[in-house]
Amino acid sequence: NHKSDSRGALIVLEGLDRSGKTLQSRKLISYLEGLSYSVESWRFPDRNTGVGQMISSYLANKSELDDHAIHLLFSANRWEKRFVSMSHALCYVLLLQRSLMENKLRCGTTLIVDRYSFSGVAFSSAKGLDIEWCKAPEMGLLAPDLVLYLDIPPEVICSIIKFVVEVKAPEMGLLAPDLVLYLDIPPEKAAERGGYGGERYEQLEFQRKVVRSYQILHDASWKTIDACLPIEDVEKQLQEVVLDCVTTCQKGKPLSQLWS
Ligand code: T5A
Ligand code: NA
Repeated sequence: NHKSDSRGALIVLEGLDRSGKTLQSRKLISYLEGLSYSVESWRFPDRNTGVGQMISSYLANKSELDDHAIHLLFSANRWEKRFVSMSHALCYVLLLQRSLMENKLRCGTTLIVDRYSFSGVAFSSAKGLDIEWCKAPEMGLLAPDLVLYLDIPPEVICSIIKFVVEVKAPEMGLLAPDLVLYLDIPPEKAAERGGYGGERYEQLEFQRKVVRSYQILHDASWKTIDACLPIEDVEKQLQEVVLDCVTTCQKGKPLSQLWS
C-alpha cells in the first residue's frame, strides 16, 4: 500500500574501533526484521573480495602499503559493491541499471551499513592526508558499470559512454546515507573492550586523531549516540531513530549523492 517512490533507508553506523557498531548492526537487523521490514546488512571493508583481502592483510600488519594506496583500496572496496556483473553485449541495455545499492533501496530494502565513506576519510585524514583529497574518490569516480564491454565496435562504445555519462551524471557518485549513527566512545574506553590492539589502527593516540576527523564530517544526517551506555540502552536509542528514518524513507524521501 506504499507510494511508488517509497524506498528503503540507507543507514550507516560509524565510530571508533570497538564502539559497538557490528554488535548494534546485528541487533538493528533483528529488530527491523521483527517488524517485518525488508532489511539487509552490509559492511565496509568487505574483506571477502580480492581488494578486501589486500585491506585485511594490511590491517593485520601482514603487508605494507603507501597511505594513499590503502586509502584508494578502501574506496575501491565501496565502488566494487556498485558493480553489476554483465557478461555479453546485452550490457548495452543493462548499462542503464542502477547501482546495487540504489536498486536495493528502490526495491524497498533498508540497508544497515557497518562503516562507510566516513571511516575512509576519518582514518586516512587522521594519518595526515588532506581531507579533500580523501573525499575525492568517494564522489568523483565513474561508475564501474562501464567495465565489461565485449565485441562492440569502438564507435558504438564511444556513443554508449557519452550516453551513459549524460544520463547517469546526476547519480555518478556514491549515495549519501539517510542517517549516520555515530557511536560515541572515548578512545580510552574503547581500548578496554575485547580484542583491542590486534589491528593496525587500534592505538590510542591514532584513535584520538580519528575522533577529530569524524567531528569535521558531522552534518545534519548524523545522530550521536553515547556508546558507553549498557548495550541494551544503546540498542533502544538506535531503534527509535532508525524507525523514524525508515518511516520517512517509506514516505518517499528522495535519494541524494554523498557530499554533493
Ligand atoms: N577503515 C575502515 C579505514 O581506515 N577506512 C575505511 O574506509 C574503512 C571502511 C577495520 C579498520 O579499518 C578502518 C577502520 C578500522 O580500524 P572493521 O573491519 O569495521 O574496520 O573493524 P572491526 O575490527 O570489525 O570492528 P571495530 O573494531 O570497529 O569494532 P565495532 O564493530 O565497533 O565493535 P563490536 O560491535 O565488535 O564490539 C566490540 C566489543 O565491545 C563490546 C562487544 O561485545 C565486543 O566485545 N561492546 C560493549 N561492551 C560494553 N558496553 C557496550 N555498550 C558495548 N557495545 C559493544
Ligand atoms: Na566491527
